[in-house]
Amino acid sequence: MNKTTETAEKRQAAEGPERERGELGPTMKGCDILVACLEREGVEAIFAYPGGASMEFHQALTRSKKIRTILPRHEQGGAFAAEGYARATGRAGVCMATSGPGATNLVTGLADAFMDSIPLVAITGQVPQSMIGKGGFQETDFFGMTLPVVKHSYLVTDVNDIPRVVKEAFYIAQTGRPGPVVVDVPKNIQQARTQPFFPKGIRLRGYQAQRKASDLELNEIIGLIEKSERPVLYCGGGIISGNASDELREFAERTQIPVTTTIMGCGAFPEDHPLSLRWLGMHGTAYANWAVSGEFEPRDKKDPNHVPRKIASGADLLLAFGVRFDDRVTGKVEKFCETGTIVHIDIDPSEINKNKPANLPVVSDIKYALQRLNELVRKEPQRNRFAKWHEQVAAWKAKAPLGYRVTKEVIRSQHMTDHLHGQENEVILPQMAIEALYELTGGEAIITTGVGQHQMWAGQYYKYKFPRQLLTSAGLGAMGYGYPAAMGAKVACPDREVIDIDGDGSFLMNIQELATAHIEKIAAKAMILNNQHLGMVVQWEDRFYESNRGHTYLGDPENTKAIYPDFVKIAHGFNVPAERVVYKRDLRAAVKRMVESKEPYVLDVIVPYTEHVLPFIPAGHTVADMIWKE
Ligand SMILES: Cc1ncc(C[n+]2csc(CCOP(=O)(O)OP(=O)(O)O)c2C)c(N)n1
Ligand SMILES: [Mg+2]
Repeated sequence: MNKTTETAEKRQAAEGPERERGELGPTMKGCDILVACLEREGVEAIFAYPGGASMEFHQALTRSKKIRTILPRHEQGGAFAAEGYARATGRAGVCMATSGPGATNLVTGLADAFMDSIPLVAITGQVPQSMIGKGGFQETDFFGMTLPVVKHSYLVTDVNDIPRVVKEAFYIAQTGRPGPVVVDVPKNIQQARTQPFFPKGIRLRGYQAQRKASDLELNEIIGLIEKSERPVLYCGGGIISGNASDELREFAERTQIPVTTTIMGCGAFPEDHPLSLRWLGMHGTAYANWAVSGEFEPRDKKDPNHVPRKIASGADLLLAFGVRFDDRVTGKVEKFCETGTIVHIDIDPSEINKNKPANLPVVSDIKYALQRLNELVRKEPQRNRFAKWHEQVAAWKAKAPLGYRVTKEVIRSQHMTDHLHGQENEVILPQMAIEALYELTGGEAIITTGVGQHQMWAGQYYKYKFPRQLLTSAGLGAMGYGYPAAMGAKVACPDREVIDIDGDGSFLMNIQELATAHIEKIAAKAMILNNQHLGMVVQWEDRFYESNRGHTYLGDPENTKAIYPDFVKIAHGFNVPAERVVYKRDLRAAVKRMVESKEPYVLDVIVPYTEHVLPFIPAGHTVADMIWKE
């Protein structure tokens, strides 16, 4: 018996009954142990970019028959792709990078996964232990640097720890409130040999993944609903990560309570359902915002002391399920649902009373809570059917539906004259392109987005029917997210149509991933709403800075008549089919060609930059300041 086996067996005996169960493997190098652990976790794809400190892992990955290693062309693309995979499936996405610059390129992806509670396991190579702290080549303290944006992290210092660490990493990433976990492995650990012990169980002191509401709390909620006249369900990404959409639907239908979601919650409740208010917040529907906070007369801008009068009351009961009262949802938080009783259910106790105090806080897995609520409601059907409230909501929906129109200003704008060559009536508004995509995909595609105006329109003009259908960087708002995320989603769901609705600025930030898509035959598509500007910033310039342009033009100032850069030429350089569409009459056919393509594809849609996303509640303001029509 060699020395390592002895240690492994001793450890097995010493670690108590739970850990005793497990399996001893043959002697292997640390890098092979890690890959064996990934296989045991059921990992089917990893987005990994090699370098000196992670080559051992890559060598081991070439020996795996189960894991597909996808080489992104930038580690940020790899992290976003892993997130796209995770958002589309609910299973942890896995990315890998070398130490130093490789690892730092993952940071935005980690922060994104942290903000949106996405399960992600990021494995990084680290300089050998003997070099740590010496400023070795490509050394960065990745563990330290990522602490504020991870759910948990490990720096592995003993090759024998790899199986336990990997098992815990996946468990932590995927349970409770999901999130990113970093596993940093020095090169000498990857090279060290041992006989691994793969534990079956997990024991984590202080980590409580499962939490359940008590019947007392749930009955109190039912009592509040009985007493309520104007209840609203405000539901977020927690419903999706908690796999509780079916339960939410049953609950809403049984109680007849209207449902608004956050952008993270899009698809948690079918948006074509009569009880749906679509999403709320800064660019949410006017009727969702009114239903939560009430309708006010417009503010008199000339009188700073004017207090707008409430015209109609909003919710008297807000059932906030799996949400975190993000400022893009609440605006001025004290005024958000000011007169309603707030019930807040969340799996993460640190969310309770963080941004908005709750009258009834409940820490629970939302699927359990909804299942049990449904049981209670089934036993004792609700008497309250909220007829008057539904009338009010219907009136609001009729008063302020989402809509757009081609204005004279757009048609006469220099931008349109430059690009439409006398056929300005044929202008394609961004909203039209998304509607065409919605129709031509039957509303069935998985949509990813960049960040900006196009992202908001993608939320508004595509209706989401099922969870995990809209994959968007919501909390962090990371431009460049859309295309790599679409690749990750397509790897996870090869039989689904996956389309990135992107902005010209955002798409350019990870355009190199077209190479990954082409070489790996990942048929992720991009529809770029190309306004030649950082449109969302332009919108704020128009509203708050008298349209003074502060570096928001992306075209070539010396040749404004040409579209710059030429995405079609660039895509062709990657051997990716691409097309540009400028006139409305050509739009549908062009979108159809994109949808029907079996390859990655870029559709460059030229749109005006003068459109504003409406409704719009300026940051930190209230529903009384909502601009919902021009
Ligand atoms: C990485 C990153 N840098 C900067 C920003 C700030 N930002 C938010 S939206 C936006 C404009 C995005 O432009 P584009 O992708 O073309 O979308 P559009 O608004 O024009 O639809 C910018 C610069 C950001 N969100 N992310
Ligand atoms: Mg743009």
